[in-house]
Amino acid sequence: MTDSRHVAEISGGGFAGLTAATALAQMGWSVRVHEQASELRAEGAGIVLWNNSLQVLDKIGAKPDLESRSMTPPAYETRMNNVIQSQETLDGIRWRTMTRPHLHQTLLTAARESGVEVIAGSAVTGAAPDGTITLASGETATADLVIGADGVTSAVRDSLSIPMTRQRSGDGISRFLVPRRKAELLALEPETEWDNVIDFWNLYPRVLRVLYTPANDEELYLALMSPSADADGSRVPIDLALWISIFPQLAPVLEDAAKIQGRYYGYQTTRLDRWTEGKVALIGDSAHAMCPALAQGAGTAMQNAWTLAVAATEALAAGVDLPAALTEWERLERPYTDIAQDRSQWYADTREMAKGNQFTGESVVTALYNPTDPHRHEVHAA
Ligand code: 5PR
Repeated sequence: MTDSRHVAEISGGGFAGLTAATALAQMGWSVRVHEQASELRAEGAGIVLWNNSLQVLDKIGAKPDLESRSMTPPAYETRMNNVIQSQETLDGIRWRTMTRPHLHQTLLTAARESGVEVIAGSAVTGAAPDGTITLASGETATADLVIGADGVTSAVRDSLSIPMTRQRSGDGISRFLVPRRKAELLALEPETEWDNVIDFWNLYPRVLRVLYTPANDEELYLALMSPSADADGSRVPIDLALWISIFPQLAPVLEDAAKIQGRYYGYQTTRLDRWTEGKVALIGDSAHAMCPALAQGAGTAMQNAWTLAVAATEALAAGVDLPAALTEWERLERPYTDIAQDRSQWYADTREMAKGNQFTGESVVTALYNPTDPHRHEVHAA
């Protein structure tokens, strides 16, 4: 018997690719994910997810697995030169912190349980608008839908020659996963709620920042920000004496971070003229890499993965031309990513997050979005 299912070929086994793959497989597609790395694992330390991506994880059945090792801290606290600016409890906003390895494992499990074929050590070198992909081996394959979810250095994107701009910011960050050491931190600063996310900004006399994010009972995600022009601040492994001199109350966890090689990433935003070309669609960092200020890089990747899967499935079921449906998908969905990109770049350039009270208005439009609500684009009469 021949397989009558629609076929999707996806480049990239990260958060975007695995989410799209799982959604498509659950909607009846035959799906392959090509991951160029020889091992299937997540790079990076910790992550914060908001309503937009958590709704998608609910839909693909990953909620229990995700919640087994993640948390919602009591508040998002912001300090400037160690003076508390705000403690936002984010009432009514759904959010969770976790490690990147945990999120990746959750998605990989969901993908496999949905029948996705995930192939490690398989690099896609390019794609064509007619739905053909080329692998590093020279082998080609054709699909009804091709997804480039292959990251900021995307080969799929580059093979399509879509005009792209790159905006850089002067600041950047290195990230670490370390043990919580809550008792030691409490001994140093007993009045602090060490289960909070705490955004420790130091602007004078020197710009350095530690974003302290508990990821679960045992693991802590530390993001250390400095201007790239500050050679000592942006050095990895970190300059332990420098960081402890500014953030003495974090000494125990900074000592652990200093044992890790780490990598410093300069903030940047990349924007494409369009996210689709024929039967090829780009999602995640390949299409819309952004500064991390609002923690929406993976969130927008996962929301776009879900809405793309729905749009493609509905188009093929209705006999609608897929390239036209993908263009319409981008038109409807892209504004929620654009606003997160623009706002995150603005925060990166201005360091306005140091003032606290950031989770209002435009800054939470994308976080609050529900990409799984079928009525989300309906215009309501006033
Ligand atoms: N939020 C999160 C984060 O990881 C970073 C930022 C904000 C969760 C840094 O990676 O502002 O840079 C930020």
